[in-house]
Amino acid sequence: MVSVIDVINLTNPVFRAYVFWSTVLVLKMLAMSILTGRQRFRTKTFANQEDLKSSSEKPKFDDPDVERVRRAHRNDMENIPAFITVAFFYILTSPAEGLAINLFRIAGIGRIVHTVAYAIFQTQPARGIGWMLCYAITIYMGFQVLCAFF
Ligand code: GSH
Repeated sequence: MVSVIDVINLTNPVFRAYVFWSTVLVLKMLAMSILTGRQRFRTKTFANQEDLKSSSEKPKFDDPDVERVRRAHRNDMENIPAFITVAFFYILTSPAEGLAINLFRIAGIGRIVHTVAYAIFQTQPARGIGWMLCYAITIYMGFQVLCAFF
């Protein structure tokens, strides 16, 4: 029987790939805050009175560029924590090494494509494809985890 120590270990290539892609995605998600801040300063769109220079200025909530980056960030929050959680459980099912590593890789690249297509190039179907890759992989891994119980 394989022990948890053997699985959750950076010498295990599957766990290594998981840690790598999860960290890339967490850093990518954190970068969305910087991107939002950049758009706020560029467009002078601030959500709180105390962020404004004078009391005559008013908070704004409808700048299209700020809202676009915020939607991309929200979409990350809907998908990346789910991927990280389910992928961890998936590793515990002892998946085939090559398959698991490629799933993590494709999901990670998918989320990067989603961000670039949504927040920078504003293109479809690249955004939808990027989203679908990580979403479908997370669902697949979720079913694999549930199947391990039967
Ligand atoms: N909460 C999402 C939505 O409102 O659209 C659920 C569906 C989804 O995540 N769709 C992807 C997307 O980029 C691919 S089209 N949605 C845009 C968004 O979340 O702002």
